[in-house]
Amino acid sequence: MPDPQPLSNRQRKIRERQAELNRELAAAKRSNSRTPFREAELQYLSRHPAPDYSEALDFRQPVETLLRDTKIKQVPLRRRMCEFSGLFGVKGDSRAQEQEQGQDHLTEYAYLHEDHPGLIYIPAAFTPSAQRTLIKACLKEYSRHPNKSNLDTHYIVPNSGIWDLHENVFTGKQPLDDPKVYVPRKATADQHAGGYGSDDDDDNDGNNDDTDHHSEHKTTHEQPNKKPKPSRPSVRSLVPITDETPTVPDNVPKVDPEPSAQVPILPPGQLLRKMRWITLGYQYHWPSKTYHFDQNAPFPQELSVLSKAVVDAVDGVGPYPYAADDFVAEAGVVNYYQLKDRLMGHVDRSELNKDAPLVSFSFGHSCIYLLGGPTRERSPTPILLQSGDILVMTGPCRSAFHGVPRIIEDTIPEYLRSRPEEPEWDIYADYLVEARINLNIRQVYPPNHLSSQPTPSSS
Ligand SMILES: O=C(O)CCC(=O)C(=O)O
Repeated sequence: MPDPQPLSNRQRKIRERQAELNRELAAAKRSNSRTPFREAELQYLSRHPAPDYSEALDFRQPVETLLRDTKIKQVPLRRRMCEFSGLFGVKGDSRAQEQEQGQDHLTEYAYLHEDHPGLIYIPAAFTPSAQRTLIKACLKEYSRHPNKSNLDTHYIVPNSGIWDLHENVFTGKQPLDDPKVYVPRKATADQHAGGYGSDDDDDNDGNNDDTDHHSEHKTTHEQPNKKPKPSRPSVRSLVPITDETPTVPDNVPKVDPEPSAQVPILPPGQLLRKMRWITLGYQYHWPSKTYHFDQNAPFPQELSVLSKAVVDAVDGVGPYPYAADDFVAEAGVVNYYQLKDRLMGHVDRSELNKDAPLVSFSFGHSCIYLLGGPTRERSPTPILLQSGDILVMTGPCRSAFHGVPRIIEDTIPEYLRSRPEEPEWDIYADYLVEARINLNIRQVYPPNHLSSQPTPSSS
């Protein structure tokens, strides 16, 4: 027998990682200590065999079936959102409807779930063109400074943004052999801190193999297939944060991770696939799970209007009303998921105001969203979150465990693929072929708080 081909570093790492994940899945299956939430996560993380998605709650099924077979109740929205935000062509906007095919009903209803008081779900709330508008903004505009992204830890991202660089290469304005298209590292070669990239991101092909979505801020979410890196200063040892940590701890030192000299230098299109999140408004410090109350980036005005419209539309439709007049969009996260990313179960507990609804929009590929209860002991409900859906968390649901264990391959809607009539959409379609985007918006302060006046921007 000839000697087998030696494995490349990348192949060896993929194998090791897969073996580690398999060991963990097997150990979790044997163990009696896993929680129902964890069990559900493992079910949807499994690649072989692929999970059974039919158990997930699909709000797009015929409404009669939904109401007959599930614990869902239909409630009319208080106001149609398009009354506030025709700009985005929320369904019901007749101008947008004229331009869209198949938009034959208005978004007049929301859905509540018997087991999850405070959950308000509005399926298919945006027209395709509204989705494309928001997706473009998420990728091109919101990803610019002063909003921070995970890439800022390790790279000197230009103020014009990483998307513009990518666009230049994509459209042939700048060739790939132009050194100016490569975003430089922050750390110099003599700095030896380990960083993102030393482990899961050195495969240089832009395909992360089964990585946790927020791998940059490891204290926030579990990483079942990762070992701690001994070379890296442990932020966690300074700030021991667990699921039980009281909300909004004060006096938490905001220690930033060290930039790594080992992160790869990549063409902008590949580096973009490493962008996991950006933060809007009050900037978030992931390692300590607290806000930088002194760093308030201008909040995109259209998102303030849009989220207020949602809060107004759902006010009083569920058991936990919140007046739209009291709602101020003060912070947001755009999560960019590649197909193999996941976001492990967590609770969003950093806002000082826990009564204000959290408004969340989904675009691109569908995902499995697990919605649990106040602890991981509650078995979560898997929800099939689809492009154009709005999920609002109010009341106790606002403090419930939730996570995204799976992005579902091949679920990109046709209207987000390349469109001959709109060539400028091509670059976005190309990105979305392997991605999902989530945009979520929160109020940080109680109403009428002095600091709760956002600085609107026109972006
Ligand atoms: O991607 C999603 O739908 C959920 C995002 C989320 O839970 C978060 O950003 O805290």
